[in-house]
Amino acid sequence: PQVGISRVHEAAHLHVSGEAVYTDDIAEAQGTLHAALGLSPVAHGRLLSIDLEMLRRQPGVVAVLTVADLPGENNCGPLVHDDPILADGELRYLGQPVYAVIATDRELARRAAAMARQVVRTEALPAVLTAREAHAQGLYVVPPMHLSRGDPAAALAAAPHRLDGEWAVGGQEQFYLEGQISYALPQENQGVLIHCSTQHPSEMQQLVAHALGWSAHQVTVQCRRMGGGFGGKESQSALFACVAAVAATRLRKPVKLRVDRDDDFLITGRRHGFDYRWSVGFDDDGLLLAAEIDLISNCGHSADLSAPVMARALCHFDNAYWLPHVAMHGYCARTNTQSNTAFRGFGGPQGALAIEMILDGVARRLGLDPLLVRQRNFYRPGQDVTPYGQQIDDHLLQPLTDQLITSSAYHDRRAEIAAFNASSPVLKRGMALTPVKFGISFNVVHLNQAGALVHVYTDGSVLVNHGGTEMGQGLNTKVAQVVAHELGVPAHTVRASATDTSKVANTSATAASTGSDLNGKAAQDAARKIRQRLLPLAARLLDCNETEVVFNAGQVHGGDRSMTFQALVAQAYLNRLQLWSDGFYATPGLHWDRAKLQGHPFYYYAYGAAVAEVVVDTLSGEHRVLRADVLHDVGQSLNPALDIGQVEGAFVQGQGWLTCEELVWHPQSGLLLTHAPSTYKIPTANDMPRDFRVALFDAPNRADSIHRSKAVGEPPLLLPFSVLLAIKDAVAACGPARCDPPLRAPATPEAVLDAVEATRAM
Ligand code: MTE
Ligand code: LUZ
Ligand code: MOS
Repeated sequence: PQVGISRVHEAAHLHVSGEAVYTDDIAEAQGTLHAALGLSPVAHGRLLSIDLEMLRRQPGVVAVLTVADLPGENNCGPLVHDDPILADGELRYLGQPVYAVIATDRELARRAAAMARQVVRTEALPAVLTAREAHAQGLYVVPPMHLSRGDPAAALAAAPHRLDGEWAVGGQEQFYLEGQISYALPQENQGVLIHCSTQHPSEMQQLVAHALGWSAHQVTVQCRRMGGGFGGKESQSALFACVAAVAATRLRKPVKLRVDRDDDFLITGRRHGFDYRWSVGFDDDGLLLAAEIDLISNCGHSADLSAPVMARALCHFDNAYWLPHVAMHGYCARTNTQSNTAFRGFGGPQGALAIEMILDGVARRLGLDPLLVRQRNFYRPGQDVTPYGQQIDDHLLQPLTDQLITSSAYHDRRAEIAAFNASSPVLKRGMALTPVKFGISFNVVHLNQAGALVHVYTDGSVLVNHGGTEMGQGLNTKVAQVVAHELGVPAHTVRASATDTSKVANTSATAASTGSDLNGKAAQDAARKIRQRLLPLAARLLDCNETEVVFNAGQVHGGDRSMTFQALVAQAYLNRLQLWSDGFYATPGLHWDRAKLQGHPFYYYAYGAAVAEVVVDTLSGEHRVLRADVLHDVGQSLNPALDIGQVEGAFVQGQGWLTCEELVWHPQSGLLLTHAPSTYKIPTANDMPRDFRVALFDAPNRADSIHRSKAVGEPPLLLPFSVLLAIKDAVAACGPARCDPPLRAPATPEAVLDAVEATRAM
């Protein structure tokens, strides 16, 4: 078999040797010009004028473009058309692109672009910089969303115990190592080719066409690979693609726009920070009886993907737990900051984190082990319909959690930690186990489709093109494995080509973790059609029945004879058989009422759980993750090595979100102060759990997914909730029994010290 085995990422040798071609590595065509963006110096204001003459006089400057130079629509927003490519009259956030300088080289373009404070005249308007303030003023990018079941008010009033809380979690920068970039080359007869680092080539094609006032067939978008996307290149690669394309077609010269890291921070959005306000009712055992919650997301200045992000947050507040009576209210707050967007988990982490904080608080109130309270609240047969109406038909979390409790020696280590803390006044240890249930499918039904194109050449080599994009996750490797498996050929004879809108049309973003589910199935469909076409010929040549023909390891067997795949293909060509095929897939059984937030939005769920143990220095507020044990469900893995890599990477990325990555905007000017790695701290090798044990749960997907595998990209980002709650557990050891430390997220040393101080005073 070619699936279910640990094949090395097909470009790994290129990644490590520096030979892998990213957009900026593509050999530049003669006459290539370089663009840079002039950014709004104010968070909110009226744009009075731009001194274009001054900019045009700068060395190397060839042209300066403003909104007046856009031939078509001034929008790069994906759903709601409310996202200007270049500012038009109103300045909405500090960092918003106002003009584009096109120059003979990149440094000169950047130098001129950086003169924004001198050349842009503005009239300042009052800015709204926090989601709470926007919510108080009723400023939203889309209307509020409500999802409820039962009678939470009555259940809350009747509950033996009640807990009210307010909490917040910060946003997170994607910090893809390759920044945003687009390289546009004008083509003959009013066409343009754009090399773009994007998760969504088809949407780039569409938005560029609209910006140019052209048709889609005039625009081709290509992406060989990204140096990471993490959601940040699902919609927000569009602004750069549009500027490069408009400049290139206007000047009839190739134009490259590669954004500097600081500008990338200032221009683009990231994971939404959330504010929460909740009331829950529960009994003496910690069983949740009622929950009411407001979720307020900081969306920034435009809608972008904030509506589906909030919908996913609402659909993940339940996480693993049965909530008989629940009311959720989602508010998408409009602020004068960068427009927030997709980031691994897409609102799911922000939804599920709230219930995990709540359950931790409930357990501490009652003096129970939080793990026990979690297990008591798990969905179980008979109590297994989500608030949005989807029935859960597998109950993997109980056995998965039991297995992890045993393999991590949870109970023994709890006792050891208690003993350690009793004799250690400064260093405190803590531990937590948290589960994950994550819904797989785009929560917009029509996006769950994919296409592929498989070419078999007469020498037996195979080229596969599909609608997905490669961002390091190993999608091309998995799809090539699927095709190799279907055709019974060695994996190295299958090559994946760059993603290209002229090969597979109308694709969805590679997002929602669905890349291999969707494109794997589409490629399988294409390969299967080719195999079907080859069958009658193979049977004839091997002198056997079609049902006896087997494709395996580059050989075609039938009866007691066999021939090579290559020989069969050569014969097929001479017999004028079509040796290439398209393939298509649409996920079955999905329906979703977007207004009522009810239906069956997910094809299946992916599960996982993690136990983290930390040690906290209560004098410095620093912590270390001593050990993390992860058991994660990827169904029947297509490629265990890639999947374990995804789980490890997501774990550490989520750890960064919750412990060290902190975004700070200046409270008056609205400048994002943390706009470089000097001030914005992503986790490094040093922050990895000292002892990191990742295992895959052994159970095939019950749904008919590609070879019964499950999506892996996003769900494990929720596993390091265990790290945050382990830190909280350690801080609780500083206070009296049943104390509930007020720990902020991210749990930076400052946040931990504040929590320690407050807990000591309890
Ligand atoms: N892994 C790497 N190395 N780089 C990335 O940018 N993006 C994540 C995840 N894993 C990402 C990654 C996100 S946000 C998603 S949605 C999925 O990969 C997308 O790819 P898939 O659907 O093929 O898993
Ligand atoms: N829904 C979703 C979406 O669940 N994940 C996504 O990445 C997405 N992107 C666009 C629209 N809906
Ligand atoms: Mo991932 S946030 O769905 O690109």
